[in-house]
Amino acid sequence: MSTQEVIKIGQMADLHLGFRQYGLFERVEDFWNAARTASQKLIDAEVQLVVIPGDIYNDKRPYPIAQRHAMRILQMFKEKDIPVYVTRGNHDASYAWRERQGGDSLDILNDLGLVHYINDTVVEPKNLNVRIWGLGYYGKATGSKLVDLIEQNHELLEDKSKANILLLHAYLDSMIEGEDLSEYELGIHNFDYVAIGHYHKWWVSGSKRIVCSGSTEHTLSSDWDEPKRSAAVVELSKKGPSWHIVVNRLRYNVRPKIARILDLGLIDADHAMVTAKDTLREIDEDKALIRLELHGKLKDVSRSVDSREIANTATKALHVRVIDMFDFGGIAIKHDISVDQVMAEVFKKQFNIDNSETNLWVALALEAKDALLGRGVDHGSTVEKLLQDYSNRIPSLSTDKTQSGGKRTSKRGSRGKAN
Ligand SMILES: [Mn+2]
Repeated sequence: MSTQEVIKIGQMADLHLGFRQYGLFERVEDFWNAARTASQKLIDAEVQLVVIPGDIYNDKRPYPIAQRHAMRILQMFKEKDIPVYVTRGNHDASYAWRERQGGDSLDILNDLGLVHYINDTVVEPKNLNVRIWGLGYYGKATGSKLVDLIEQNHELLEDKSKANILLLHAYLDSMIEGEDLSEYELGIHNFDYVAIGHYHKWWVSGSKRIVCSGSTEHTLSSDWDEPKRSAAVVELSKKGPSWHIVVNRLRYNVRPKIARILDLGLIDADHAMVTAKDTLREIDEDKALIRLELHGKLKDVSRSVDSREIANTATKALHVRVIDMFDFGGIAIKHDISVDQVMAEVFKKQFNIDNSETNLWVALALEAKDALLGRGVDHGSTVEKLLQDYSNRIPSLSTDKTQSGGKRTSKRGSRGKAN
C-alpha cells in the first residue's frame, strides 16, 4: 500500500505590522496580535511551509516595534522548523525604492534566516515536492512581469513532478472590477496553487487554485461586515499527472468593530445630536472600534452637529469616528470632492440646470475665472466673449430673445449688462 503524499501549506498575508491606525498604539498591538494568532493557527494545523504573499509591514521604513513584531512571529515558525516564503507587497517597498536603497526590510528578515524572500524568481525547497515562484508588487505591470518570469523559467512550469506555487501581490479583476490582472490571464498559466495578497478579504477562485486569505486584521472599515479574519491551509496531493488542491479556511477573532449608518431624514441639528448620541450609547461596546455615519438633511443650514461631542458619548469603545454626511441646502457634503464636482452639483441642484449641460457650465465658469485673472489660454478672452461663445453650445444660455419666463429673464438681464 502506498501512502498518498500530501503537502500542507499555510497562507497568511497583509499583516501590516506596525500600522498605527487612528494614531493609536493599541492598533499596532492589534496587528501584532492578529498576525500572531494566525501564525499559531497555522502551526496548530501542522503546515509544512508557510507563504506570505506581501505586506508583512505597513511601511517600507518599519519602526523598531514593527520589526520586533515581525521577528517574533517568524521565530515561532523557525522554532518548529517551518520555512516561510515571502514576496514584496506595495507596503513593504516599491521596486524602485528597494533598487535605490540597496534592498528593503524583507531582505533583513531573509539575511537573518527568518524568511526566504523570493524576488521575481523561482526557488525549490529541499525535502518538499514544491517549486515556489514569487513576484513582487508591480501594479498594472504585474501581468507583463509575470509573463517575463514564466518565459525565463517555462520548462519548470511544465514539469509536474513538483507542484508549482505562485506568490503574487495583486488585485484580480474578479475581486475589483478593471483591476491589475485578470483571473483568466492568471488561470491559463496552469499554476497548481496561486497565493494572493493585496486584496484584504477572503477570496477563492472557482477552480480553488487561486487563494486570497485576506489581511490578518481589518485595515478598512468597508471590511468590518466580516467580524472574523482568516488564514488558509492548502493541501496539495499528486493525482496522476496533476496536483489536487483542497483549501481550508481558519477563522479567528480580532478587536470588535461596529459600523452604523443613521439616516435621520429632515431634522434640526439639536435633534440629530440627541438621536446620534442615543444610537452611539446603544452600540457602544467594550474596546470596540466604532464608525457612525450620519445622513439626512439639516433644516437650518447655518448650524451643524458637533461630531466630537457625539463621539464623546461613548464610554466603552476604544475609538469612535462620527462622520457627518448631512446634506446642506440640497448639496450633499462629500469627503472627497473636486471643485468641478461641487460646481456641477450647484448648477444642477440650485439652478436646475440639465444634467447634459452641467459640464459645459463648469467649463464656462473655469474659463471665466481664467479670463478674469488674465491667464486664459486665449489672451484676448473676456467673460463677455466667453458667454457669447458658450451660448452656441449651451441651450439654456441661448440668445433667443423671443423666449420668456422668470429664469430666462434674469439670465438675459445679466447678459444685458455685459452687452
Ligand atoms: Mn495590504
